[in-house]
Amino acid sequence: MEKIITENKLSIKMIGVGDAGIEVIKDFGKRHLPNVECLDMNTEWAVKTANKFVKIGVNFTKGLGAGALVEVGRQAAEEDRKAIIEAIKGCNLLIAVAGLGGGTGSGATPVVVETAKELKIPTIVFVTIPLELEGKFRNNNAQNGLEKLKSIADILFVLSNERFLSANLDWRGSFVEFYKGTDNILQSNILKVIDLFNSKAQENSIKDIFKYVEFDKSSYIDMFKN
Ligand SMILES: Nc1nc2c(ncn2[C@@H]2O[C@H](COP(=O)(O)OP(=O)(O)OP(=O)(O)O)[C@@H](O)[C@H]2O)c(=O)[nH]1
Ligand SMILES: [Mg+2]
Repeated sequence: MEKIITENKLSIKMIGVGDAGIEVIKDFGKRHLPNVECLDMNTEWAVKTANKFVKIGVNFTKGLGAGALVEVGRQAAEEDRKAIIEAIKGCNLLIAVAGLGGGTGSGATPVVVETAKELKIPTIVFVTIPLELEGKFRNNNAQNGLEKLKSIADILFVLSNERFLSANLDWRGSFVEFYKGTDNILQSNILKVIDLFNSKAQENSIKDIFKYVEFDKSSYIDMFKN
C-alpha cells in the first residue's frame, strides 16, 4: 500500500468536529494508515486524544463549547478560519466527521467543508442525525447543518440514529453502547472509503473515484453526491 501512496502522493486528512466526531475518529491513529492524518476540532478544548487539536472560538467561546447553538459553532469556526486552513491544507481528500445536533458539529462542519472547497480539496462528510428523544431543538440544529452540507460536500453520508434504533428493536443496552454501535458503522464505512481511494488512486483522479463510492445499503443510511 505504501508504494501506491508514495507514487501517487495521495494524502488524506480526517477531521472530527465536535465531541461526537472526535469520538468516532479517535482510534484511527492506532490503525497504522500511513497516508491518513487525524485532526480533532472543537470549541471545547479539553484534549481527549493524541490527534492534532484545532481550537476554534479562540477569542469567542474561549474553550467553553458552543452550548448546542449552531450559530455559535458556526461563528467560532468562521473566526478561526485561518487555523482551519492551516490544519487541512495540502491534502488530496478531506474526510469530515460529526454528530449533528449540538452547536459545534452542526455549525462548524459546514465552515470546514466550505474552507476545503476554497482550497480545492475534495470532501467526504460523515454525520449522524439525533434520536427523536433528544428533542426538537437538537433535531432542528441537525437539519440546519444537514441542509448546508448537502449542497457543499462532494459526498455526504448520513446515519439516522432513530432509524438505526428502529432497525435494532431488540437492542436493550445503554446509550454508551448505542453510540458505540453507530461509531462502529461510521468507522467501517470510513475505512472502506480510505481503502477504495488507496486502491484506485493509481489510475484515477480523486474526483473520478467519487463515482465508485458506495455505502452499506441499509434503511438507516442516506448518501448524497454532488
Ligand atoms: N456517534 C456518536 N454520536 C454521539 C455520541 N455522543 C453523542 N452523539 C450524537 O452526536 C450529537 C452531537 O453531540 P456532540 O458531538 O456532543 O455536540 P457538539 O458538536 O460537540 O456541540 P456542542 O457540545 O454544542 O458544542 C448528539 O446530539 C448525539 O446525537 C457518541 O459518542 N458517538
Ligand atoms: Mg461539545
